[in-house]
Amino acid sequence: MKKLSKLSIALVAASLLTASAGAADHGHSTAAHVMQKSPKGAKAYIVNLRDGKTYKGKVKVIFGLSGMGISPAGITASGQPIPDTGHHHLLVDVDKLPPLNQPLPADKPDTFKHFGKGQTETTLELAPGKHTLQLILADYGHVPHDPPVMSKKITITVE
Ligand SMILES: [Cu+2]
Repeated sequence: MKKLSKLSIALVAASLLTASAGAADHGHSTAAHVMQKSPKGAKAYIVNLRDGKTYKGKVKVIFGLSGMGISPAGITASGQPIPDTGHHHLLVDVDKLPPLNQPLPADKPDTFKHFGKGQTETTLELAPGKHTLQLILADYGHVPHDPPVMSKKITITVE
């Protein structure tokens, strides 16, 4: 816990330091966005749900990440991406992945859920029936890493 709060303080400090520089390159045209390399073996995974299982009512989803760290969206260090970090995205009922060298869609909140504050879990209220879930990590500008760090897509049934 001590470690975590230190990290939060560092993140806040970093965001304050780069508030002006960050504002300039946040939400800009993405043409020049360079995909961040992901470290070898980095993995995103859904911790608590199993492919093919049935869950009742609201579904809590816990996001797992190994080999990388969480950093909120928009945060850079003096304008530079913080290496090996990103924030989670949960794709709900997304059949086909969008181009992964661009920011993940921000205008489809029911299917492309951004966790830009660095959250590591959420609770979904899904209609009864089958649903697919997949996690994908993306960098400060919502662009996935190279190679992409994403979980296996699972199908669950909600009743
Ligand atoms: Cu995002």
